[in-house]
Amino acid sequence: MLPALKYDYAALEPYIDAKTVEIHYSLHHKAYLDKLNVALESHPEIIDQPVLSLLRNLQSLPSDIQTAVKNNGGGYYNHSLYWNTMTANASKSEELEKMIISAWSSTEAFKAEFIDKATTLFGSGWVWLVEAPGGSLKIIQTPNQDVPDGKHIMAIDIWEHAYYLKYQNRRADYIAAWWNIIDWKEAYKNFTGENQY
Ligand code: MN3
Repeated sequence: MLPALKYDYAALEPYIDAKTVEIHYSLHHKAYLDKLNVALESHPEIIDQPVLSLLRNLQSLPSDIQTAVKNNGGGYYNHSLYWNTMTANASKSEELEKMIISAWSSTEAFKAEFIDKATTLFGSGWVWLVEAPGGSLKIIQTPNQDVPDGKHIMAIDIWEHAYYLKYQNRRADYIAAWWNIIDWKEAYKNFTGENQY
């Protein structure tokens, strides 16, 4: 099942327009889920596994569905996290802010690196804040719908379908706008494991 959006399509205006949210959620996100389900239908023995566990163990999956699970399972998972880590209402997490300041010295330095990596990502992909294996916080670029190692704290979709209707080629404006609607409380819950997708 597609996880319900916790806000209306128009709730993220003016940062992300209603039409983009509607198409991105009800068509793009849904298509990843539908294609994932088609791949899993032929392998009922793994159909009940959490999608992240499938993505972490791609090599152990039947070889005929590894690519489909990587692309569509990744697309399904990444968008679930993306939607849930945005909000129309200002949100703060002192815990996460402390972790960020401890890793980057300041929230400004963290923001500058995150925005730089999101702006310079080549092609379609995602930029993530993760706790890497080993425990350090890192900002990671991933291509396509790939999922990085470590704990996923927040992520921005850098595929053109995430912003093109409103921003066309002005990717930097989309990234700057997205910064206003990050749900830091949910990001922290992503880190603690309270949120599962
Ligand atoms: Mn997308």
